[in-house]
Amino acid sequence: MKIDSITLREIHMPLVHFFETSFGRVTSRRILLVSIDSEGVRGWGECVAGEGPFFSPEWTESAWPTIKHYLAPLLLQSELSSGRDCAARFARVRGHRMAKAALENAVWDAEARQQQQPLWKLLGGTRRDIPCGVSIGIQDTPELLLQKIETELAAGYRRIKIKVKPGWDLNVLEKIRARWSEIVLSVDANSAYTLDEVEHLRKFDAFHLLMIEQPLWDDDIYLHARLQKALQTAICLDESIHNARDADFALEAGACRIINIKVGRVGGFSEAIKIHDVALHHNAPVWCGGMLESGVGRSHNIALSTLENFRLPGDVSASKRYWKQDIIEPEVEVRPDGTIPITDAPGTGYQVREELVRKFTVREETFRAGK
Ligand code: OSB
Ligand code: MG
Repeated sequence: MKIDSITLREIHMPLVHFFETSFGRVTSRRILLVSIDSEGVRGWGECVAGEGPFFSPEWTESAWPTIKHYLAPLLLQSELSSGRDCAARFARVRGHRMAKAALENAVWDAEARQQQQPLWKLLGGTRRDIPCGVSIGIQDTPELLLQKIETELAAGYRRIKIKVKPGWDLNVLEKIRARWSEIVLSVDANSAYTLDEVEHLRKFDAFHLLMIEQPLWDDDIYLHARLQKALQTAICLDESIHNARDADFALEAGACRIINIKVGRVGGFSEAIKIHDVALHHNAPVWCGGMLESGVGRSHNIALSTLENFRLPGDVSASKRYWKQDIIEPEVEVRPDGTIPITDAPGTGYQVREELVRKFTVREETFRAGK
């Protein structure tokens, strides 16, 4: 594949409802989009870095110069045979996985469109519909949280995940279980606890959760293994897993029983597939995480979720939960049975609404070979 040009854009999109985690509240997204023109087709990628360096060290502002000065020139220097080549091309740059993934995924997207193949087939997927869950942020009151859960259950979602932190955990779980004793429920702490709180965390076992996601430090695997031994509830790692080696170590060490795969967090589709395969080898299920993506990243999450070991409902949900107007057509819709159907359309099966992207764009720069 000859990459003719790479265009980087920053778009601003207000969220329909704020999203709050243990590390802060987001009301509007600053999203970097990448488009790659290659031999007459255009592929799109989304950088899932947040507005600040809170979920990970990367943020919107750090991704821009990393792509401009290092990653885009590496892609433009010579031809690629496929999206799978990107990781090796970028290997000299340490970290910056979300920036790398935006480019790598745009290359896969272009490759699928060039071959007139669905992206999900190119990735090795087999599922024809994917089960969906929702991630519900911390609300101003427990009553507002219960209302949100009610709405999402009525929409058909198959798993409810709530964000927790000290002071917003057992008290809200009690209210949820008092109302819905049987629903599939999980929690995500985004590293809000320490190992001194084992006794507190053991109380989560009473609520029969599907999992507790990332209870301890974002850079830890080993101490999660100690915690997992003390809990009945399965630990799922998110922030701690950057690559397939991390996944292998975490599963071997018993630090988790489930892995949340976010294609941005791990540097792109090729590493995400490797983590999927490692988890399958350990017979541990994976699911697809979300990062409040626009339709571009969302459609890539859907394609990835078709791989066989995505056995649990992901944080992949309808566009309208996030945006008044999404930048793809059709928007992502979830059926009343809580699934998204997978089509045989080439590429992602969704078209980018370029006029809307233009409307939301606040800065834009194009890079070409030799310039
Ligand atoms: O930890 O999974 C997370 C959103 C932003 C940063 C981190 C996380 C999340 C979510 C939202 O849980 C998932 C989504 O609905 O996109
Ligand atoms: Mg998480």
